[in-house]
Amino acid sequence: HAADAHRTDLMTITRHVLNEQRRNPESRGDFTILLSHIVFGCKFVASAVNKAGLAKLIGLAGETNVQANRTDGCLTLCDVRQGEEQKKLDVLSNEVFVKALVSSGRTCVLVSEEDEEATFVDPALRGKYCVCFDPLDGSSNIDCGVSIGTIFGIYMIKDKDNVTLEDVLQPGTNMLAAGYCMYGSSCTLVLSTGSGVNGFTLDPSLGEFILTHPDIKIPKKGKIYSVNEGNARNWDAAVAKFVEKCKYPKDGSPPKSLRYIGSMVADVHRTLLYGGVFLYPADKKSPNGKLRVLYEVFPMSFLMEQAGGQSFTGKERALELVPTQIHERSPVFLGSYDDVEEIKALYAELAKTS
Ligand code: P6P
Repeated sequence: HAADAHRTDLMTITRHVLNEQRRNPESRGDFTILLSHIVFGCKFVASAVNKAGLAKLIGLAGETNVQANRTDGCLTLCDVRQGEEQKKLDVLSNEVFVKALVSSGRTCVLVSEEDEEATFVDPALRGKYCVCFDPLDGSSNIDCGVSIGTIFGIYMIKDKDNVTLEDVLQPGTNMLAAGYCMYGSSCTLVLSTGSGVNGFTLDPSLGEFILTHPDIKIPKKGKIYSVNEGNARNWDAAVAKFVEKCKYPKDGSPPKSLRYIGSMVADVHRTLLYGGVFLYPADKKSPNGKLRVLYEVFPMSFLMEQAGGQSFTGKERALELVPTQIHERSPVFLGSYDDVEEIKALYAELAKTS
């Protein structure tokens, strides 16, 4: 009964991580517990993101959070009363993730795109992990229905009882795990705990993330480049040359396609599955580019390397960067191994002539 087997032998994200954790004998399940709290946060945000569209669409209570005040929990227009002021989805998502991570009892410090300062967990509730995350990256795209996402990276902290900001400012090579959850036509969570990359899709009827993309490997070379061409006049010579080569190849090969969604999780997810290269270069306007090291560049670079690709800053391997402050930015070129090699060669040439 092969058909039944796939129904009864569902590989959920929790089972998958437990299997992976079984490989390191000293694991006591802390990571699995931490991950289950991150997964909860993703399920909450997936539900809130979907509702947000609906609330705007039918103009429920002037786009505020709506509460059914009937005992049977069903919501009717006459029941709808002015809820509390609609929290912006990214603020709401941040609160959910911070509360979930703190209550997991497995974290001692958190860095969020939404919070100016790092959050040091109450000593009584501390665990050994640090999580850096962007709770809702690309949230400016919600109103037009473009996919957005949560991005996270996980580190171990040596001494949780004396954790300081210096413990957070580690190179990406120390990351234990990283992932993103994309809220789009389906809700897909892509995760690596250091032994390859796996994709899970939320089955809303079960409320479980099911393994749908085992052992993702990015194609060695791609036919797509992904960059905001609107910044072209500010690019350096290496980026300008690379993009020129994509559009007017000298070796007679067909031009590459440009795909740019403007939501990092969506652009990176397409790059991971289809191949190609995603670029957010430095430019005269922003000398360090736009994307943040701890919770955008590092997690996505970790995933790309785990999938057989690579990630470069224009100067070095992205994961070898050592950040000096928690919201630091860096240029990033990530994706198919051979495509990033081409960019590295162009920067090496530029370094020789400058
Ligand atoms: P630009 C979204 O605002 C974001 O932080 C990333 O998700 C996305 O890749 C980038 O900015 C888009 O930036 O300057 O091209 O609009």
